[in-house]
Amino acid sequence: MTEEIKIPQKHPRAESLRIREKLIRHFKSGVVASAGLIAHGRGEAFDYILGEKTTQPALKAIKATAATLLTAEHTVISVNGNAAALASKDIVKLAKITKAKIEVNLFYRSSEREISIKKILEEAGATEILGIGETASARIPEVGSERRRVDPKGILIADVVLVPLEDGDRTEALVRMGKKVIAIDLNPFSRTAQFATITIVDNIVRAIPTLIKIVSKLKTKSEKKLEHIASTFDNKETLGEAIHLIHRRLSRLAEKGVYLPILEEDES
Ligand code: PTJ
Repeated sequence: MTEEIKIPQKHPRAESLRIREKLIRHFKSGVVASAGLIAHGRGEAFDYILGEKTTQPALKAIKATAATLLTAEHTVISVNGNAAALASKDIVKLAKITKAKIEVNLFYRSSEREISIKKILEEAGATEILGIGETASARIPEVGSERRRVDPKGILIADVVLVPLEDGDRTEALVRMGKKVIAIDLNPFSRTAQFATITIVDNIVRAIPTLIKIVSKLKTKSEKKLEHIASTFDNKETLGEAIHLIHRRLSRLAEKGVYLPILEEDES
């Protein structure tokens, strides 16, 4: 079993290590799947390349997300193990201010994990959690994994579904069902990122708090203005900007041949 480590305050990568420890703790408590630790590693690698901050393209996608959530009829935030471990408090807060429902939806589904995730969401203040046990009685067509099981009061009838750290097929199927799918994924090349209606290429730990702030700011705007923001957003273009940013950043790093000094420069 992994020992708990004490992270020195001044460690240059303290925050990243704290997040890692959090995931390990939640892996041991049954919230995070073992593959969730691998998924986190992949995310960390992209975050490194993106400069571990919310970039301009991510901000643009967050603004379009806020406008979409504020004009939606029935939003559902789909929660898996990693999302619950890293952002349960912020997910509950976002659900409250946007009147969204929270549904547990797992790739590696087991009743033990459903219960562990429900517990931490309740501890974070959630009062209604969909998708637990037999309540996930509906099926998304053409999805082979356990992710196809959804709640008839939640994802099945939603017009907007927010999917942090998704794994592919389901996004495509949800879009085919006519839903708007908003992905939070550090990897702009993932199937989810490519198929979503809006892709926020950012770490969930930064993206959701920023989204909450922008929702609060846009709340007073007219329906017309919000619809304009949402409808003029172009996901392909914004993903392209995120990939350009990675390209520019890597080119500059390649010229310098060193990584650390470039951290001081602003390049978003
Ligand atoms: O809890 P379960 O059973 O539903 O399983 C969850 C995992 C994450 C294991 C499952 O959905 C999975 O296998 O996902 P993938 O295919 O590995 O995709 C996860 C995506 O999330 C990858 O593209 C990662 O780059 C990205 N990612 C990882 N950590 C973060 C992230 N994106 C945003 N914020 C993160 N912290």
